[in-house]
Amino acid sequence: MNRPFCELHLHIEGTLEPATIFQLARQQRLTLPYADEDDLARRYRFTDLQSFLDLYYDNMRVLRSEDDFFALAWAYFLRAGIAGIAHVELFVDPQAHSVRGVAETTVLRGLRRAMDRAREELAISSSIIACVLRDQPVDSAHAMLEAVLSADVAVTGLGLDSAEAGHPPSRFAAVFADARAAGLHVVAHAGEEGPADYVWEALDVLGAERIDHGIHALDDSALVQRLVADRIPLTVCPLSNVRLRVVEDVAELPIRRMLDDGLCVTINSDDPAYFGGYLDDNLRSIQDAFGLTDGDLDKLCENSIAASFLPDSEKARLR
Ligand code: ES4
Ligand code: ZN
Repeated sequence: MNRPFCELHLHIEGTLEPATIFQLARQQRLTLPYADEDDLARRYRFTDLQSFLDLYYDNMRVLRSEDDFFALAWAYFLRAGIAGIAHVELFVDPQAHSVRGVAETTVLRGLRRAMDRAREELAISSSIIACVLRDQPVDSAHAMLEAVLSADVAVTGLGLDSAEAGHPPSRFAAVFADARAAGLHVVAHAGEEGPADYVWEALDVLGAERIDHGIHALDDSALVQRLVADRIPLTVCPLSNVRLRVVEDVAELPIRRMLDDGLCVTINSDDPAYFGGYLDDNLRSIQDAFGLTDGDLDKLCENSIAASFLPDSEKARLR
């Protein structure tokens, strides 16, 4: 990838590779419910979003100390360097750790150390977007936001993730209003497994500045017009959509239509350890399927820069 891509939809816990899970378990003398790495890797076959989330949350048991979060993020940055990524806005799920007794500050400090090192040694810039687990109570989301805002590590934004069906964005209107009042950027997963209506809610109720996935937005032409008019980017994750059975094959994704309709579509890796590839692999997967030209790749790279929350001076440096 000889273009300065920005990765805008990357769950840092979704970069936890089987080898790292076993390494961290050995260090902590934890016994895992899997015989070995291959046994674990064989379970990376999913029927839908929930079947993935069950394993994703379960594997987090190996993430306990600040050093564990450093190790997780540093391994990701080394791989991101190979992919040629210039900037990452990484998602983290603080509630998935606080529920196990791991404080928000422990998580954020470990990530921050890896981010500082990535900037110095790999020239990769990054920021953190803390995500609300939409299948958990609203009170828990409020508590997470408060803890994150009072931590000594800054975050750039608030996101919304986890099981989408039956969990509309509007439940979290007050939490996202607080986040905006505190100066955070706002993004939300919507239209991954859920309907176009959830994308409307993410925009109109939460004030989302980007939509994560948004595949089902294309079912609603008025919504597409709105996304184009307001220049709301979509962070599409091709290999994720295949592995979670949103589509059978990447060729079914409406990426060509998104480009032709003037949507600000970006390509991202979501949970690369679970879905079979990092950002470079995701780009390769659609390059053949859609016959992407150099011009298309330039456009996807430019979209990723434009859609980032970098200050204009940093965007200009990447262009
Ligand atoms: C996620 Cl693919 C996806 N969708 C929703 N929530 C998530 N958390 C981690 N990966
Ligand atoms: Zn995601």
